Amino acid sequence: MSARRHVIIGAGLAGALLALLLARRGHRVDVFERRPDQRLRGYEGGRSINLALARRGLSVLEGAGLGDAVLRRAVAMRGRQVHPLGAEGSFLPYGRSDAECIWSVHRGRLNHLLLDAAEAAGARVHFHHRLGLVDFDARRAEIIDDRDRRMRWIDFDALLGADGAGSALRNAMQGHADLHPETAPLDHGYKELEIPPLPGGGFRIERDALHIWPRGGYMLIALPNTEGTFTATLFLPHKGRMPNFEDIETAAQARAFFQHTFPDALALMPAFEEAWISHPTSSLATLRLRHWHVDSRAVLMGDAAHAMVPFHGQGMNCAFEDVAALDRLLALHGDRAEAFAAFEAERKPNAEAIQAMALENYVEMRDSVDDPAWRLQRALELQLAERHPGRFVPRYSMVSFTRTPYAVAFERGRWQRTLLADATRGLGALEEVDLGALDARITAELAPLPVEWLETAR
Ligand code: FAD
Ligand code: 8R5
Repeated sequence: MSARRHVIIGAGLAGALLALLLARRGHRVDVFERRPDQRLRGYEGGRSINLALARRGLSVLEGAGLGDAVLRRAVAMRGRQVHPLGAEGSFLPYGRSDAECIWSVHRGRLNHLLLDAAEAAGARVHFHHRLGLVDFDARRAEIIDDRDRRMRWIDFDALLGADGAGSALRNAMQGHADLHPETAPLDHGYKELEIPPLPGGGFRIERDALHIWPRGGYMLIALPNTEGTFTATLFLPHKGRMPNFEDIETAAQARAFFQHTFPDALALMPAFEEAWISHPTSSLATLRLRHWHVDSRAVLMGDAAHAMVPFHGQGMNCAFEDVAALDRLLALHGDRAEAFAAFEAERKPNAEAIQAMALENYVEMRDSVDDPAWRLQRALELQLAERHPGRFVPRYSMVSFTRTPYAVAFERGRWQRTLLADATRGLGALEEVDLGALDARITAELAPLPVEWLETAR
């Protein structure tokens, strides 16, 4: 194989979308994907794994012409359904109206849609093909066909790394750029469980919500699937303070733990033991790099560049924003090294901001929703959001319902949280807050968000 070309490593969410956008611009695009083509197994093959799609991810998909196709099979999650232990549950809306929701989408189906569109646009996707070594000086990459272990060298113009958290391209780039990778493992892991539909079909719990069972220090969550199932995920420390994964050695111990801690959720899982045993306990980490590219020859995006913990549901959304930015900057800069440098300069501060906010959101999800001080601040936050639309926008809303750059959302969120904490300190109810004084501070010190970040597209 010869010729100058864009070579994408990985046909996951970022790689498939990038292939589509670059092929549409007329580039010659080859994608190498380690796994088999999941489309051959049919749409419903494999386990139902769902992801939360937020406004910024949806906007990128709409820009690619795929918004309607994605939403057709998505379930709207309009708020948190909180399940306390031994008390009445409550529903906390995410936004100010039903239009402000996040969407639960089927990972396999979304990936299939992106791959179909990429191939229709002319991209070539080579499944079962894994990146091995890279000779950056000769601009040649070793590609291994996993079916027969045969290896061949291909020439590339640029290598675009969308090969996920365990990126092979990242490893290959190490000798050629000061990547300085730092992995910060989370001391909590997760295990996926399943809530099946009711025997006659239908959802066992509220469909249009993201369910949380906060237990202080750990939690269970569940996201709806279109088929009436929910994918539930237990987040727990690996070891140390009880309860933890290491000390739950058998399925019987797991049942006892659930019976004690999540009895209502356990009642929704008829095949609990089977799932507990067959699903692994997985790890979570934040990955930070000093640089994301090697001059004009290689660049990383998505999880390969900035894997994050899942607690804001933004990994895919951020990866889609990366792809849109890279596509735009490649078209803007004649010089590819300049485009890659501009991409890193634009996206790295934003990736770092969402990584930090994702870590913080774990604490909020598992602990704060039970805390009266937090609830008071949240009530005031909603009140101020009503009084200052487009200006005082809750951080969760900026992240999930707008395209405000993550770094800006982080910064404004910090300012807003300080204001909320100061204004409610020592108070017991919303009526005691001096709203007039807050209004004055907000209009004086907080600029309105630019409309282009607020537009819900279409
Ligand atoms: P991936 O989608 O992981 O794709 C990487 C691809 O590269 C894979 O197809 C892989 O097979 C391939 N590959 C790897 N190595 C090689 C190689 N050497 N050669 C060739 N190909 C290779 N994000 C959200 O926004 N919302 C959510 O609700 C959410 N929920 C999640 C739930 C789970 C269980 C998990 C694990 C993640 C979740 N995320 C969520 C995060 C999201 O899945 C990732 O951030 C996103 O998939 C990143 O896209 P990517 O293309 O960078 O990586
Ligand atoms: N990812 C999510 C949120 C925020 C919800 C809120 C949180 C599972 C491995 Cl933990 C988590 C969120 O603040 O009310 N939106 O979307 C998705 C999440 O976890 C996903 C399903 C997950 C990686 C396992």
